[in-house]
Amino acid sequence: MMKGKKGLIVGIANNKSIAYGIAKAVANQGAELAFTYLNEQLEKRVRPIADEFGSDKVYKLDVNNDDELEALTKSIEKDFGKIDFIVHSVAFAPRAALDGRFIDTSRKAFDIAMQTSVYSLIALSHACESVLNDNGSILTLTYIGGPKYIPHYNVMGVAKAALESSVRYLAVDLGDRGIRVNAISAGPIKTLAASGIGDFRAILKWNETNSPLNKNVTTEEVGNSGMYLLSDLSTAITGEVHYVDAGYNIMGMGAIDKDENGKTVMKWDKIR
Ligand code: 0WD
Repeated sequence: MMKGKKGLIVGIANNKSIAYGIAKAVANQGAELAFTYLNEQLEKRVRPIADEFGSDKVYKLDVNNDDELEALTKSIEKDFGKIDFIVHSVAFAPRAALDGRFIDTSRKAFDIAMQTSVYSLIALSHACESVLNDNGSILTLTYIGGPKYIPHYNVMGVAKAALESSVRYLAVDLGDRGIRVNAISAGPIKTLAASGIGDFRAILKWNETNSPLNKNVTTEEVGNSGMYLLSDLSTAITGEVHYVDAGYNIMGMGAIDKDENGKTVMKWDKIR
């Protein structure tokens, strides 16, 4: 599906990262990849991952640094000429803003969260516009904490709402070149970024208990859906937020089970 396609993966911290799952899925389908790392500490993790996928194209990128974004474009131009897809799998908010009352969010924490988690998609798309082929695809990662209240998610929820809106505006800007911009709203997965969210184990348990598929999602599952959105299988899909969450988002009321006759019953033990 991805033979002959080249792409950039931004946001791998380690092999538990969602971006790693996406890289694996597209590489399995024949894509050629370039990777970025945030700092020297993460470079040690990202280089072996690039090796694993047969790539020596590894660039330093802090998405908040305009000089590094400019250098990234030049590196892509030199190494590939043009690319076909970009994965943006980056988010950050100061830990203090992911706890306590949302009303106490500081101006500084708000700015940091919005710059790193939202503006970065706009900046990356803008920087790479000239090196992206027509009919290319841009994919970002979001969470249900954007459109709905999720405990502790606080300013990151506001950032994800803005990210999802940015996906729609970018989709229109780039649509005349056939370039698509979509988001996957993933169910909770235990990654480095997720370790900053309070009660994360409870959130995982809640999703498992309340989703139609009665499970949590894996980076492989998000990766496979990501592959679809980056490939020519989805050439008529843009501006979408596609849920990969075992169906959690469709539930108006969860904690349901089936009895021996297949009849829907409440999981009373879980909710009493
Ligand atoms: O449950 C989850 N894990 C979910 C994550 C559910 C739904 C969505 N997501 C989203 C996240 O909000 C994020 O947008 O998926 C995306 C990827 O997150 P992840 O895979 O869960 O987390 P992780 O493996 O930590 O990768 C995110 C990486 C950073 O890792 P750390 O942990 O060092 O912050 O984003 C990168 C960094 O590698 N990153 C940056 N890259 C460039 N410039 C920057 C930056 N300024 N800041 C963070």
